[in-house]
Amino acid sequence: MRPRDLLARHQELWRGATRHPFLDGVREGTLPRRAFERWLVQDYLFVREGLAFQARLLARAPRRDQRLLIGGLVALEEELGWFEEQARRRNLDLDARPHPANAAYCGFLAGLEGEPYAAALAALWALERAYLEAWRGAAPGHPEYREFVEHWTTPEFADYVSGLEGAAEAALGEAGEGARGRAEEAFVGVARFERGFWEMALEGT
Ligand code: HMH
Repeated sequence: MRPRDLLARHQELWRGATRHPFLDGVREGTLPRRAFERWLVQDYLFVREGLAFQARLLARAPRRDQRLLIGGLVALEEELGWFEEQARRRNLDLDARPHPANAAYCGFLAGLEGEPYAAALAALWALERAYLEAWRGAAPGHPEYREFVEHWTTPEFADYVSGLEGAAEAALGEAGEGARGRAEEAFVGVARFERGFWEMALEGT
């Protein structure tokens, strides 16, 4: 089982994770600014948890994946700084409570620590790829949101996602049947939580 088999087997779920009225609103400019900003604060909290998740993954990664994962960690730390700058400019309070959908997603990531490495790595690949595809679908973005669309669709980010895909393919290739099954479960979980994250942002709009 390869990463692309997961995409092929769960096309509907994947579509739900990567296409959403929130993203249409970013493209068309119809998304209310307060909904975007609420989402932005929640995504900051998610990235903070993502950094912790990835640090734990690095601790048990095979030698060949260390550089890739360290590069990802450096990028995540920079990303946090970028969110903090955005929040300063927009006067947003980042000291917010995680929305239940966000908290559930972060809990799911924390739980992957008890899963095989191949499953946790497949989840990391899936969540980064979903994000890249979702923002590509919002391109070029309404002028109000264009800076964000550009930031999350850079060639560097696309290269990183390809790197994760290669690493996940290698890990899955070495994994036993049980671990591959766990990887598929993790993939499905990511797709569901990604959709829920977009849904969260439109609540009450
Ligand atoms: C919800 N998924 C979500 N937020 C993100 N920042 C990413 C994936 C990519 O890091």
